[in-house]
Amino acid sequence: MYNYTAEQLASMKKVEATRAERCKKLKERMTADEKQQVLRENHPDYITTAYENLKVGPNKGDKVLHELAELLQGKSRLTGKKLDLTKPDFDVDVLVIGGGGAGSSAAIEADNAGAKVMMVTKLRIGDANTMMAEGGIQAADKPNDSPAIHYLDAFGGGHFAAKHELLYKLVNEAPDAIRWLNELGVMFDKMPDGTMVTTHGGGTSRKRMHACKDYSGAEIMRTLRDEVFNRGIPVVDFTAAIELIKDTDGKVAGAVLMNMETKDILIAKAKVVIIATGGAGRLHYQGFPTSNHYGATADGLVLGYRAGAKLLYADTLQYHPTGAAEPTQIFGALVTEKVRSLGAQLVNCDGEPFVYSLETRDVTASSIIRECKKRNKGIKTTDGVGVWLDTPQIEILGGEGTIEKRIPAMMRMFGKYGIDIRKEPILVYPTLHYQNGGLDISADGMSTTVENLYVAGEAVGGIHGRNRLMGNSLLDIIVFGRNAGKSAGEKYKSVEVKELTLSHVDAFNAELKEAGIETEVLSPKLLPNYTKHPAI
Ligand code: MEZ
Repeated sequence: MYNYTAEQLASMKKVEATRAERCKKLKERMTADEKQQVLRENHPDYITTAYENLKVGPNKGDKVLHELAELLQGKSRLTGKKLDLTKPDFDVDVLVIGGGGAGSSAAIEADNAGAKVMMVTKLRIGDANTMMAEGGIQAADKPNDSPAIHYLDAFGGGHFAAKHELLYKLVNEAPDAIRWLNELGVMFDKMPDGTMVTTHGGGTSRKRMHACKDYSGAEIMRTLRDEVFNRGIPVVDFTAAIELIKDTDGKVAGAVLMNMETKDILIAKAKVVIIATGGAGRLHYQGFPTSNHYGATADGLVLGYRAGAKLLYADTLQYHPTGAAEPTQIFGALVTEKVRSLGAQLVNCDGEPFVYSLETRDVTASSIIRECKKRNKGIKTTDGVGVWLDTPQIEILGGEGTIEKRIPAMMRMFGKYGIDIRKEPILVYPTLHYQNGGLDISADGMSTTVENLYVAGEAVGGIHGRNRLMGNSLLDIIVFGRNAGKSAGEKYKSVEVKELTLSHVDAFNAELKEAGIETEVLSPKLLPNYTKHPAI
């Protein structure tokens, strides 16, 4: 058994005492007004002191978190370097920056279209948030469901702010995304007759979460990586893009690359570029721990911004309600929402439920923060405070063996520390999970302001509005990854690249100077602050 404190053990007893009653009756849902209030008063997006207004670039005047402003207005890694752009090291049709699910899907579709494709990634293919996604992928492909209902769930959950044409594409192409993955070999959970098993996520009115136990992202990434390798698409790993290159017509035409070990600079010329660099959890906005992959440092936003690409909703982040709050070794790691889909409730130190467990993520996270910070009903943990997620309820409601069968990764993650989640509840607290905002794109995946620059995956802003529902991210990396790959695979055929230039970087530097910004903060960041790597 885990070495809980006496206070934690006493509180756990109260959770056990209320369990049987709670299994009979769910906590009621909040009204729209109650949701707005809990968000306004508790969600980190509403902490005005965490923000500042950008002084330069396409979103000048807009607010973003300090940590992002520092990078968007940071110092180019090319400062003081003279590069010869006339002899590129690589010359391809489509350059994909990023080695996660979106980048891999894009590369596969661009390859299908006959393009000469190259992927470049600062770590290795698969070192990405895709790999970390657990609970599943949404698609309305059951008889009681439809893309229209999926749209309504996601639009409401995102506070009616999603860009219509992007969300429309997401939900309508979802069933085909599942079919595509299934045919590529993803081992989805299925019934004996082959029908896919689907569950609810927070804010969904239908069971449309398709999963591979709680290894959904890892299984999808495994399959996509195999497909990239099987096709022989070149992947240049441990090599970061540190600046986009344009041509003299002002269109994107490649990228400056840096070998992460040697710091050697390489030039990649391309007819079109796809940014698929993922999220930003490793910036630890507002001091939050994160569920994100080690490389999630908002690099694509910086590359795009310096080249003139507009951002959309860069001020809004997702704090997943249930990051592990104890033990300290897994502080902030994702405890999949599927745990709540299967029946586990959130309860406070007295064993009382305080929120309907499948409200949308922003509302649930805010309710946990309120319970701990305002109502003082949290439980002290090694690193702070948390609430209980009553996992033994899953075995009561779903039958013995449900946890091992449906969420083995969770059982294993806690089991390593002597916590048997079938028998004991676990301690959780919100963790930085997803970047709702990103680069603004049109329905074909191209930046709204920079030609021949495509964007896919978490680096895109606006697909989900101001809050994303569970399982719509694994979906968007597939739908918008494929979309960018197909569009780029058509577009490159009519592109004639003129002389390569980095004059946009000089222009951006001049803007910084004019705004009085003098900084030594290098960007893109590439790896988190605590990295000891000598090359960074
Ligand atoms: O979409 C997600 O973020 C997801 C599936 C996470 C999870 O809770 O498992």
